Amino acid sequence: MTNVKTVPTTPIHGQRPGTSGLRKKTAEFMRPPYLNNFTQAIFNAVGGLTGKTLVLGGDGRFFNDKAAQIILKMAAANRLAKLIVGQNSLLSTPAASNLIRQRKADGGIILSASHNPGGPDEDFGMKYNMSNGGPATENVTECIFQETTSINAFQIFDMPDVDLSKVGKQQVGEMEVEVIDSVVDYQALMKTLFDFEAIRDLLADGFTITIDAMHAVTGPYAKAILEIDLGAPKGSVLNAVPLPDFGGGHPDPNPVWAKDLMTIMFAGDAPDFGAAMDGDGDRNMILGRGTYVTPSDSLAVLAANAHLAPGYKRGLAGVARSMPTSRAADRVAEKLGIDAFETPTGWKFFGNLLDAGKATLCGEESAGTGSDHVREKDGLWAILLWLNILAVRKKSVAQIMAGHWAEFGRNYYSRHDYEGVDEIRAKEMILTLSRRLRDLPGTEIEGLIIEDADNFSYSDPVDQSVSPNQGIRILFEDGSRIVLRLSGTGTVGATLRVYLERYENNAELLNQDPQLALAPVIRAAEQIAHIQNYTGRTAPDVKT
Ligand code: G16
Repeated sequence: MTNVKTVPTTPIHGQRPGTSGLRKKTAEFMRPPYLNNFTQAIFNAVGGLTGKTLVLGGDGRFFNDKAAQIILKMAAANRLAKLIVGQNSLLSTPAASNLIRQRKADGGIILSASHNPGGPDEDFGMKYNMSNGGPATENVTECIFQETTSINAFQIFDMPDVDLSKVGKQQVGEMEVEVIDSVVDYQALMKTLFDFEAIRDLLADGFTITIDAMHAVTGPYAKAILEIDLGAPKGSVLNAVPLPDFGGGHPDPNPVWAKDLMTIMFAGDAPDFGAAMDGDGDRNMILGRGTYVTPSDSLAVLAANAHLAPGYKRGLAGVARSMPTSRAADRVAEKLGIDAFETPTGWKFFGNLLDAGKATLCGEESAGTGSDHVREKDGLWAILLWLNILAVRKKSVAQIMAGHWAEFGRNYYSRHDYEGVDEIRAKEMILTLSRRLRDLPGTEIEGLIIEDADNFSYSDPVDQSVSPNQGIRILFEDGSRIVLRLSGTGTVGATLRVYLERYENNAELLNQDPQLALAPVIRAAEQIAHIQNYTGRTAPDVKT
């Protein structure tokens, strides 16, 4: 091809994908040839693009549009047969996963740093999803990384930008570019799973909802489905226009970063139901009037009630949760007589279980829930499943939670994050603790006796691959638990995550403030791990 340029390059240090793709400061990604190198490394790692089909889209953050043009030109130069792109290069992560599956594409590239803030001084990210629609597995991300360390050239088509604002097909060299409406295929999928009629009736009966799209990618999806299709009053979806800097906010649906929604939901005239989604639409936070549902509890409630939605009426094959996620869902699985799986943090670990039909629902404490309908977690899906359940059960969110805890007991749960701490000290803390694990069982701290302590190692039941060092677990005799690990999604220093859990089934004690109910576990974590000493902080930055 005459327009193809082969540009010599040299490896750039540090292009190793983390928990979910490569996330870096936007300025770093924008500095050529950073994006070119990583893109070519993906193309090389998957054995080239000749004759293949890929999906491309992102969460609309700053540089999304320009990065999409570069990737498109590189894909054409690498002889891709077809590129399916979301209009204006926008696609939520679950919508991208769906498109890969529906169109039987060979994979996809998603431009997102998820819940991390966006803008020239904030974060950018990029990840590769495979033909099952799910995030690349560890062996593939390792191949991509290896390619980044030996790359010596990339290929790019020399041409003006392509117009991605209009739906339709066009030809770029030998590659067909199909720009698609970002919402319609995803909306059609949701209709196959949920009782839209029942939700429409619920909303028509005056059940009120407020959904915060946090100026990120889900605005158009939520408007089309909730307001236009299901008839929620206009304005039910807040911050619905995707902005490159997410309005200066931090598009992470938790009580700290979605504070405005929390204020609305805890006010006297609060709507019946509230929810927020993150930058790329895969995370969610569920709220009722005056009620916050932890992601771990949300997974458990969805598992217990999913059969009320048409898509799951045959019941669940199994439930999977990431290791740090509370064990509330395990209790539901036990009662339902289905398997419960415990995987490392990272949605990619659910892929094999979903593909093998071993799990139907999956969830993570980091505000992700999803099912086998796609191979990503899915914020709007979680909202619709909740609404479907509320429409059938005709109870408030608070009543559903109270009923759930009365039936299964309550796993009090909280995650404490120490963000941007010194990386060397944080790693030292984990290493020091790892070395002491063998001596901990039998020790009593804060009235809690340590039963077991280990560094979680996962053996995948489908392909038997082993992923060691996935987080420190300290298990107490009364079922309480502390988990410590370093985040794999941050871009500055290290983020220490301390996950705290305590089980309670005394009917009188099911309504405590989680931080108070967890107080002995929180104090034990400090005494065991010396968090203040290693982080130099007296309190966490975020408590979920
Ligand atoms: C990503 C992963 C999730 C993970 C989360 C937090 O979510 O897809 O599986 O739970 O990061 O990971 P970490 O604790 O390592 O920061 P997202 O929404 O950021 O893509």
